This record gives sequence, C-alpha cells and structure tokens, in this order.
Amino acid sequence: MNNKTYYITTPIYYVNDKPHIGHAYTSIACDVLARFKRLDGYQVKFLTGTDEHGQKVEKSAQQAGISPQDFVDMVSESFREMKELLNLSNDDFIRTTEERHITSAQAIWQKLEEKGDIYLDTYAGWYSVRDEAFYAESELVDGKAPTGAPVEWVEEESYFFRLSAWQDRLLEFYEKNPEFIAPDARRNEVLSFVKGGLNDLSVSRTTFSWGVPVPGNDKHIMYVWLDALVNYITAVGYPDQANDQYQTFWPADLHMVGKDILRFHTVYWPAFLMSAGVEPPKRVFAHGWWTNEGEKISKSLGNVITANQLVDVYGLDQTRYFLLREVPFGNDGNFSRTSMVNRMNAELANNIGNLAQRTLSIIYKNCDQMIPEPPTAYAPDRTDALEQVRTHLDKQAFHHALAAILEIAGNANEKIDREAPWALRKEGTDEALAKMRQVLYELADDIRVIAMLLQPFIPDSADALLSQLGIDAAHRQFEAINTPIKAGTPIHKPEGVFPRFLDEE
Ligand code: ME8
Repeated sequence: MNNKTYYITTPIYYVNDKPHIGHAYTSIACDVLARFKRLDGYQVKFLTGTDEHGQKVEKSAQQAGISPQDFVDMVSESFREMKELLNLSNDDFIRTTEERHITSAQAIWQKLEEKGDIYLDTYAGWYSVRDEAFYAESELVDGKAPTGAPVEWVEEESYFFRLSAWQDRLLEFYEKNPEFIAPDARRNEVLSFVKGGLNDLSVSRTTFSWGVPVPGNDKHIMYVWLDALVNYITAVGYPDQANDQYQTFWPADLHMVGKDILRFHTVYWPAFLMSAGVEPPKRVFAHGWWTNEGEKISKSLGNVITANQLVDVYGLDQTRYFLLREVPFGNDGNFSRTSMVNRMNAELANNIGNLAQRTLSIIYKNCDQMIPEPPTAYAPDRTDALEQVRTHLDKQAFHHALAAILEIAGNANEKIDREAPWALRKEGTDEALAKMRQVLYELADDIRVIAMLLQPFIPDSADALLSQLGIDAAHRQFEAINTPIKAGTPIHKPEGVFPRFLDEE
C-alpha cells in the first residue's frame, strides 16, 4: 500500500462561458503537480469539474433560451473536453448538479445547522450576480463591487452562517498553519481582512430556484458558494467519512485557485468545515490574473483567448510550457503573441529541441544507430536536480522549476559546443573517436534527465524524447533518475520534437 498521497483540485468552473486561457492556466498548473507527484511515487487524486448552480448560470440559460439543465449539460461538456484538449490527467470530473453532490451539500448544511451555526433572518444588502457575492455598502466603489461588477439591491428572507463567531478560531488556524495561504502577500491580505472583523454570511436565496434546496425548507436554495465549495469533499465521498477515498485523500493537499476567489477558499471554506467537524485543506494557492496584450480579458472587450485557440495556433505542449514559464507563479501575467513565439523558439526549439536533434543525429549516423559505449562510466548523481525541481514545485514555483531544468540543458549545450563531437569524428583517430563516444553518451544521458523532469510540463514531447532514447516506462519514474541510459540501446532516426514557429504576421 502506497502511503504517499496527494489530493489536488482546480476551482470548479462556472458553466456560463467557454473555457479560456484563465481556466486553462489553473488546470494545467494542477496537472503538472499531479503528474509530478505520480512520477514521484505518490498516489494522486486530481479533481476538476463545473459549478452549475446559481443566478449567473440561470441567467445565462435564459439568455440562451433553454432550460438550465439542458444549458449546463451542454456547457459543462466543453469543460470536460479540456481533458483531451490540454492533456489533463484528472481522475474525476465533478458537476454540482450530480446526485452525489446534492446529497453531500445537504449533509453539510445539516451539520452546520446542528452545530447552531445557521439561523433564519432577512438579508438586505447588495449582491453581484457576476461575482455571486454579497457586498457591504462600505465595500462598494462608485456604486459597483470592488471587482467592477454591477450590484443589485436584495432584500429577502435568508439563512445566515454565524461567520462572525469564527474570527478567532480562523486566526488561530492561520497562525498554526503558516503554509495554508500562499503566496505570502495573499496570506497577509486574508489576515488583515479577518482581523478587521467578520459579518455573518447569507447562505440561502429565495428569489430564484436553480440550486440545491435547503433541507427542511425548500423555499430556500443554498447560496451557490456554499454549494460549490463542498464539491471538494463530495468527490471523496462525503458525508461518508469512513470510506477509502476520504480516508486516503482528505484533507486535500492543495486547492489551486485564482486570486479572485481567495476569500471564499480561505475564510468561508475553513469556517464551514471546522463548524461541520471536518478538517480544513492543507493549502490554498492563489495565482495571478492573465491579461491579453496588456488588456483585461473580457467578453465585452471581445478579447477572450479560448483554450482551443491557444492549442490550435501554438500547439499543446507549447501552450502548457509558455503559461507556466512566462510568469512567476502567483504574479499577474500578460499574454502576448511575441512573448509566446519567443519562448517557443528560444527555449523549446533552440535550447532543448536542437540539443536533442543534434546529439541524436550524430549518434544515429556515427554510432551504429545505438547509444554508444562510453570509455569512462558516466553516472553523475541526479538527486540534486530532482530535489531542486521537487522543492520548487512543492511551493508551486513552476517558473523556478523550469529554470532549473533549463539550466541542465544550458550546460549540455555548452558541452556540445565545447567538445564538438562532429569535429572529433572528422579527426577520426582512435582517441578522438573514443572521446566522441564519451561526449555523445554523456549528452544522451543529460537529455534523458531533462526529458524525465519535463514530463509533467510537456508530457507528449517528453514522451517523444524518452522514446527516441529508448527509455522504457519503468525508467521514466523519478526513482530511476540515477539509472544511466544503457549503452547499446538502439535509436530510431531522430525527428525534431519542437518545430520552430514561423510567424507570418
Ligand atoms: O469562480 N487569469 O468559477 P469561474 C487567470 N465557480 N485565471 C483565470 C482568469 C484569468 N484571466 N479567468 C479565470 C468560479 N481564471 C467559481 C469557483 S470553486 C469552489 C468555485 C481561473 O468560472 C482562475 O482559477 O469564474 C479563477 O479562480 C477561475 O478561473 C474562476 O473560474
């Protein structure tokens, strides 16, 4: 039985929109971590899915002129298709309209109620449908939500969650779990928000019906955020806490979210869970926001970059690589065609692709189409390289992890230029040919390590490289990082893995 486990989640996406660069970003980041952990010997659960209730979705269905159920069935499918499109390795895909989830959401509601944390009153205040969030008068900026979303006045009977009573326990929880909120700047934001005092939270609505009915009073439906957050425990079988999945995977190791939904995940969610007697997740990482050529991405500006467009124009692994390489994870990022093309050409095509193509072509032509025998054994300790990548990824520092891998490629490129195996072959003496075999063997093994470490980021291309090198599946797991490539392994005629992008514009 494997006792190293890892449970990672994306937010569940609203089905009011097609998947775009932002959704792709979060999902790819999670996929990289899930793949890394699997290669590192962990039993992994990677969850994603769709958030299908609430006023925003109901409105979108009305605009589309179809029933909410038909609408969510249709749009959730385009999110499910991200798995194929982006080569995601999620183990489950949850929809909040599923029976398993409705059971789970109602069960937690009953727990909160038994605990005395839910009471009936009247809500009178502002609501933003776009954000699916309640706002205090004092939070409004020029009559709008702080996010810029329009707000409407709502006055209706509502159940409340006694969030105010959880202030001290939340602060104590943050104190005891300094890794719970990342990056640090976000942690500070949350701390000062909670220290400023918490109001009770309205957790039900009565003026529309597209949601989970409140147990015992189906005039009310549950607030979409309470409903949505629960997905993370539904997927491990809640309310059954004795089952295998729950026992193995809860508490989750990481909820990955965008900075827009930090408060829901780091204030409301742990409060709900503690109230229900469920352990909070271990960590929430809030990443930054993408703009397009310097502009905020929005439907109304018509500058939304869909996940499909990215893959069609630039390629799948190129997209995966760019998104995690371009921006220090946690910061905001700007998408531009120029920087995308530069990264693809300079780093994937030149730095890694050429290294592999040059090395393998010389081996193919001059070493009987097999990995040559090196005169001197070459088995450097690769533990440190792996450890560096692991440490960076445990902090969600994707950009540092990639930089560490590129450094190995940089060193190998220096080696090939310095040792010039083509010149050694030309020289042709026994001594020169022995040296050539040595250099080529070393380079092949360096490429093996680079490709192994790149597997989580660019799975198809890394697979192609490892296959060219004749590395079998068992030797692609990280425990085999120190098993050098076998001399005598036949190689196929090498084909370029990273085409250069020729910009017609
Ligand atoms: O908030 N840049 O769903 P959502 C980076 N259903 N990331 C972006 C982005 C951008 N421009 N735009 C979107 C919801 N994202 C709720 C979540 S979870 C229990 C419920 C990503 O469809 C980012 O991860 O609005 C953000 O948090 C998420 O999409 C919001 O997706």
